Amino acid sequence: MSDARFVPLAFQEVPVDVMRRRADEMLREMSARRTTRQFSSREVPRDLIEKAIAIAGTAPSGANLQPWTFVVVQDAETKKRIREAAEEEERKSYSYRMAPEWLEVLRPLGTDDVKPHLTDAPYVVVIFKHVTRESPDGKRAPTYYPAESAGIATGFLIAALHHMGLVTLTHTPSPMGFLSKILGRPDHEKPYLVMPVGYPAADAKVPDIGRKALGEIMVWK
Ligand code: IYR
Repeated sequence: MSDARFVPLAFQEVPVDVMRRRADEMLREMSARRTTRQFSSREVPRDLIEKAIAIAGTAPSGANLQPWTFVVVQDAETKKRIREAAEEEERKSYSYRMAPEWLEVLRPLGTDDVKPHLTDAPYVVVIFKHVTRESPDGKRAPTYYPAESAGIATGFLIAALHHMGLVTLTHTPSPMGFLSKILGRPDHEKPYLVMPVGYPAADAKVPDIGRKALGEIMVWK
């Protein structure tokens, strides 16, 4: 017999006209989100970051194992160490590790190996995915779809922070092993993404790029 336990779904039906209004509002709001590379060092209240991570933690995950840890780095010395290590990797990536066709698609974004956002932003959230877990008998057991799960939670996090009025940068230094060491995370947690969070710099600029039209990303059958 299954040992699943069920409780009633708390579902609140919304009239269709209200659904449309909410959808329009959300589309407008999400369309205004831009990944931002220039951060202000202005402080952000810590409770906002906590709330955003609580929202990220509502994401669905493989077997509901919630295989994620969000490490919030606020300590200036730790941010500096992360920046130095990330820049060291990025120098190698930009100078010889990334193939020409990769560099070509990055060109319109104007990225390079200098990562001031890692020390300018008041917070750097580092997301770790758990590749194994402790099973009830105390042994290590796998998690399922940890990358997909961490990705969905990260999407929630980005949306939550944007909704609050903050900006983020999805940063992917590669390889990212240095983060486990600097942040003292256990072996079964693998660095997944680095995300500076804060206010944009007063003169922040973003690349003049657009999003695909709906017709290019949607297919009905
Ligand atoms: N990790 C490098 C390169 C980079 C890769 C992708 I894919 C981007 O969308 C942006 C940058 C960096 O962070 O600069």
